[in-house]
Amino acid sequence: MKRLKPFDYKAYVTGPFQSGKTSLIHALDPDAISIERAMKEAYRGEVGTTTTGFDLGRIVWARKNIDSDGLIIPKKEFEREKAEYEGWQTKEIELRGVPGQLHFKFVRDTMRSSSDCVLMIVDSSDPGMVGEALTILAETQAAFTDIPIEVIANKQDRDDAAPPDQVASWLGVENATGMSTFDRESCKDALIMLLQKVEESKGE
Ligand SMILES: Nc1nc2c(ncn2[C@@H]2O[C@H](COP(=O)(O)OP(=O)(O)OP(=O)(O)O)[C@@H](O)[C@H]2O)c(=O)[nH]1
Ligand SMILES: [Mg+2]
Repeated sequence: MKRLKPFDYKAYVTGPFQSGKTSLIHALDPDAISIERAMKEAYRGEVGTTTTGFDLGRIVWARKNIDSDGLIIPKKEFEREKAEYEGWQTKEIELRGVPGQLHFKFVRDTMRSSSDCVLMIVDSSDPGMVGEALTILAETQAAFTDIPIEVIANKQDRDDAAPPDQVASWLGVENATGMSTFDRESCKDALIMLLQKVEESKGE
């Protein structure tokens, strides 16, 4: 019988415009799909793309021992090399990214169902976006009352990035985790930390 839920955990990836949500999902899963369009005007000197639909990535969290941090492997790569992970404990994770533009709130709202955890991505080098980040954080905290929400201080590779504790104070949260989507290991570390919180909260 086909499984109704094609994943064990779903991570909802939100945050303001151009903070790095789509980049994070593609850093973790090179085969992720994204519904985007070209930007109509430059933002901070760049005309890139912006999400108008969603990002969908699939990865496997594989642990040899349940107490180890384990590995984050793109789903397609895992399927090819499955034999190597014989006997490992594996969890399939769906990464669901949403648009950061405030007027796409209806898309963010419709994409939330069955999430187990949230990565709230903030651009540490863009204090001008703090107002929008607070709006999205508030909408996220109102929608999810009982799952872990982790604030990620992204773009730590930039010289003008504020340190994670400063990003946390911008948002009035206890702590934020530093990351750069240009550094895949930092993306994996952030996700593993969140998944461990999911298991703690579920008592698994
Ligand atoms: N320096 C630096 N740039 C980054 C990083 N992550 C993303 N970017 C850049 O930031 C811009 C926006 O990245 P996206 O991943 O499209 O951001 P997003 O949050 O999906 O944006 P929206 O879909 O518009 O909400 C792109 O030019 C990326 O290359 C990072 O860690 N460091
Ligand atoms: Mg995007």
